[in-house]
Amino acid sequence: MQTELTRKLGIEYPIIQGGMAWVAEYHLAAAVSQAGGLGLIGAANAPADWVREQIREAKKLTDKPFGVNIMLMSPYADEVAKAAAEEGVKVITTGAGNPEKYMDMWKEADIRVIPVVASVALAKRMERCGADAVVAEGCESGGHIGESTTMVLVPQVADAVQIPVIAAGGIADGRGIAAAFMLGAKGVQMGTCFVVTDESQVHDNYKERILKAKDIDTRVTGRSTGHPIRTLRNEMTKRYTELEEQGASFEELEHLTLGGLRNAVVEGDVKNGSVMAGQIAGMVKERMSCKELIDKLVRETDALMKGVGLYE
Ligand code: TUI
Repeated sequence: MQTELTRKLGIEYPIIQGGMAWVAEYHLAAAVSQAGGLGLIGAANAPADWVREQIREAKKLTDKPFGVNIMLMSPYADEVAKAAAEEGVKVITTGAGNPEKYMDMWKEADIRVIPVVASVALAKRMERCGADAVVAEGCESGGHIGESTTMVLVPQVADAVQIPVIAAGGIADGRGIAAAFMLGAKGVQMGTCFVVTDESQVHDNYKERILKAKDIDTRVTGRSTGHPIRTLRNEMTKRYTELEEQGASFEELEHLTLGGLRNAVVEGDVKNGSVMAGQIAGMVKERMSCKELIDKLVRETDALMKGVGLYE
């Protein structure tokens, strides 16, 4: 399953685990890298010291490459950008913004930089300023999302740039991975299916909520505030939608979601918390280890790709 991306990153399989806030910590990231994919530590809104500690702990568990995802809306983005470079991570991915101002620093530190984009325009801009690849993330994804679906975004980004494109959003099995290759991707990033793995440290209530989710169970809150976030439906999304329809203020709406992800992931409050997950949650039905999941994904993808030719 070698592609331009596996060679660039020095990994076995072109499968990246999403840098999910509160979920993507070092146990999960190390397990994914150990299994031949690329694990990511999600810096989210955490300060640099937390990220440094996470990187050091991950290094104790694996010699294989892993990365850090930097959420650019974080108040700590500047210090985390510097800390990740100093700690010698191999790969940095970014989300929810434009990482241009950090690019020179990261390239000097010989880091592979992979911005997550939700548009052709940002993908082209990232290629011009030296990105090694881009993740084209469709709005089937959990968490903070853009406008386009994976099906329409990936081929348009693949046509617009020369660097490898990694597809994200709505992928959780070999069929999704093979489809991503057909759209022009050289790799995939997946989140939801890694949340329920054995090595994922999230509260069991969160895992159970994903495992029980049906196809139409996600909702998007925050379209009116400019911060669209996809989560599984619950009391929080119900109240949010009601308030949004009543024309509630930005502050009122943000108050409802504030700290909601932490409450769901750490405390297991899946009723009033923010249970971020992608639309593919309805297909995630089984618990297994990261290695079992990645081996299964590779087996399924290989079987399909044999019918159409090579990965290249
Ligand atoms: O970033 C994500 N997903 C996320 S981040 C997150 S944590 C959070 N916390 C508080 C508020 C908001 C989020 C949960 N999920 N995915 C990558 C992604 N990036 N999706 C969309 C984008 C994106 C959108 C617009 C990237 C760039 C962009 O425009 C930047 C520009 O300047 O053009």
